Amino acid sequence: MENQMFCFQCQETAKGTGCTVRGVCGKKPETSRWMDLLLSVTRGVGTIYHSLLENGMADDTTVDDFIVDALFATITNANFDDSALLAKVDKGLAVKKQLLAAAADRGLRLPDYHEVEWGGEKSDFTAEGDRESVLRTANEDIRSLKETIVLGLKGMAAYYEHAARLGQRDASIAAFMAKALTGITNPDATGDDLLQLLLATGKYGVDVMALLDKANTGAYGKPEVTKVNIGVGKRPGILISGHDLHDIADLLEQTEGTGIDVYTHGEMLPAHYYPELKKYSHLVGNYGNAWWKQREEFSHFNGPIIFTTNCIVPPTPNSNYADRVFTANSTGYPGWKHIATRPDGHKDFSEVIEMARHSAAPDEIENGEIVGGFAHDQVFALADKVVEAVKSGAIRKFVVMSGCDGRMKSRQYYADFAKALPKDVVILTSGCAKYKYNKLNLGDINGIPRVLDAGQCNDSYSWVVVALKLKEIFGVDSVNDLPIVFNIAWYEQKAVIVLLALLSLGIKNIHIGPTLPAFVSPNVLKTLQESFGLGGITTVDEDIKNLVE
Ligand code: FSO
Ligand code: SF4
Repeated sequence: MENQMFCFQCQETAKGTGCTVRGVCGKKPETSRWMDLLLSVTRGVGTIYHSLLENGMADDTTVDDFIVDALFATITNANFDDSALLAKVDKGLAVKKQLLAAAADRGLRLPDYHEVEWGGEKSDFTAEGDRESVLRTANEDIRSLKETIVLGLKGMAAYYEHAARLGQRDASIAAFMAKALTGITNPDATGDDLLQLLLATGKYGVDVMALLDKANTGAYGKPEVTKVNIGVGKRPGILISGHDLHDIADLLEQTEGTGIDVYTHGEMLPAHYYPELKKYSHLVGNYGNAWWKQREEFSHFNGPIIFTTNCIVPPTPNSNYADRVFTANSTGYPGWKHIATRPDGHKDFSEVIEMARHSAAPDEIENGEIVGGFAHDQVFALADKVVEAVKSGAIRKFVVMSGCDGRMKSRQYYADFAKALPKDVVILTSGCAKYKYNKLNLGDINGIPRVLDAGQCNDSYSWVVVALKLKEIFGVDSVNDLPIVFNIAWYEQKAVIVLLALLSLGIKNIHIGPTLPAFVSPNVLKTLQESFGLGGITTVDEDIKNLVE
């Protein structure tokens, strides 16, 4: 049967090869086509913009913002709303027109790539979306490299958007995105060119994570070790999900003194660790677990829910919460109300607050506490203790288990792996992967908890900083000589940029799972294995033997 769509960007892709009929995530073929169209327009914009930047044009934040938003909106589980995607296509075509005019003014000769030359006629949208799918690149290895780069760029865009919203921009990162988009638009790009570009993507991945770290800590203070309540109170609540700290800051300010509690969900949990956010007494706890359990958990929350970023799971037709969900930023879902960002960068949550006033308090689904907030500064504060514990042999190894959680049964591996680790091994985590083991009570080693949670997936950067610091303290030549191993769980494209960032830092022998990405072709995988020792997972016993013992 002919493909209705083609998407292989996430770990849950159908049959481990690609969604061709409908996304496992719920993405429909029509939506997939508009995403392909939007990405094609973005490649055109990126290519023209890159030429202009190379020829003296100054960075233009309107263009940067379009590129970032378009890439972010096509991330897994971010936007299911066709009309919102088509509005972004229109925006992109308007930006392209402006850039073409600027290029003409300068007498610039632009590359004759299809995406640059396509006229943008509405009547051609369907055909263009179909032509410009992932499968437009016939050669499997070139396709693999191009797609790995664009998926890394999507993750980079997500982190860039959060940083920019907190006032931190970096024109060199935005310029790199345009350069990389040009590289993948070029129909004649060679495997070598693309491999170089892939590694450069990782380098800018480090930069964007550093930028976001600076933005988050600059705005809300350095994360502190914090106990977070996972039970509920008696007052009505608002549940806020995703990664955007700027949005939760607005919400906390606007709900203060209203008698409404704010709960975090999923990747918003680390908000509790930041001094400028945790200072609000009505930020009462974290409700539920990782993104994929939301259908069940949201049905018990009773109050309104806000998505500031992915991961959205489409509700079932008889869900009891679909009329109380709101989206923001690059996210969207048909029929859900989208809260616009005001020109001053803030959001008005009054409609959400009004809805909460008439809601019942959440039903309790768990109780107790979890602890987190071990970002780099907190670990440095423990540095003497950590170094002593490593030197005395009390800590044998650190396993970085950052990344994502997901619904596949095979991810039970990560809970089992965490449980089976010898008691002298410490888990360093970040991202929603932690929900597989952060409620297991794995104990501590001389006062150092065995699960150190740095925060959101971008806070994997903290582990890089910690590794570099330990390298200095122990006086070894390479991070690879430290007692740190990497067993990363991936799901969507933010994990791709984290992985590329780790590779660009020369970190070897990273294991990723539960399955290897469908977008990495056998030849590209072989290259990554040979150069970096990148590999998959096997069984818990075997991996513990190989990684830890
Ligand atoms: Fe998880 Fe979703 Fe943070 Fe991802 S909530 S899966 S890697 O969006 O970004 O860790
Ligand atoms: Fe399939 Fe994942 Fe793409 Fe959704 S995002 S269509 S599940 S590959």
